[in-house]
Amino acid sequence: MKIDLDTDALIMVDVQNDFCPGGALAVREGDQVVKLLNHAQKLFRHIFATRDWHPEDHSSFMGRGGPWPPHCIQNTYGAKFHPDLEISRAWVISKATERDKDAYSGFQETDLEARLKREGIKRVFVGGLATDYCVRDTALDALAAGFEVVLLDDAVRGVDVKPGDSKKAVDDVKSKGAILEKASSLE
Ligand code: VGL
Ligand code: ZN
Repeated sequence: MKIDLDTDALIMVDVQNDFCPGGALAVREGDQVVKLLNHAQKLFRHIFATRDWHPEDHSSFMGRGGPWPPHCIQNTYGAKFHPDLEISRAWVISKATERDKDAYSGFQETDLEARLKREGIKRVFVGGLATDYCVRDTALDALAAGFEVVLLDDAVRGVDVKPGDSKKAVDDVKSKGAILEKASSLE
């Protein structure tokens, strides 16, 4: 698939230490998306990196009755992007920054949509973590906002709280109109 430098954008979702092996909410093989996304970045001019960016007492944490162990707390190592992820050309989008609100999608209460539209983007390529939460919701919101969506299905990994969640997430996104493509086959 050929990338259009003017109208295509890459969105790298939550490639953060806490979602990688050893992290607070580790996704199996989460770190394996890094080299694929670094490869993809070479082909794009418009690059976005979302990050989960929670206050230390966030409502999604178990201590407050939420589903998750504390993760991606603002300004901690766990919230930093994976050390090998190329980030110098990426525009960073922080999400779920408020104490009492969770947000899985990079579009939720951020300026991502406005920014993509201002830059004339028509199609977004999405990869990262986690397939069954933030990647899924980001891809679905991109479709709802009117963008074409290409899910980089070799450059995503999921949590799979229930076995099959990630596969179902990919099927959902596909059934809503996304195309699947391998990051490794982009040129
Ligand atoms: C995510 C669970 C909790 C994600 C974020 O980035 O997919 N998952 N917070
Ligand atoms: Zn989170």
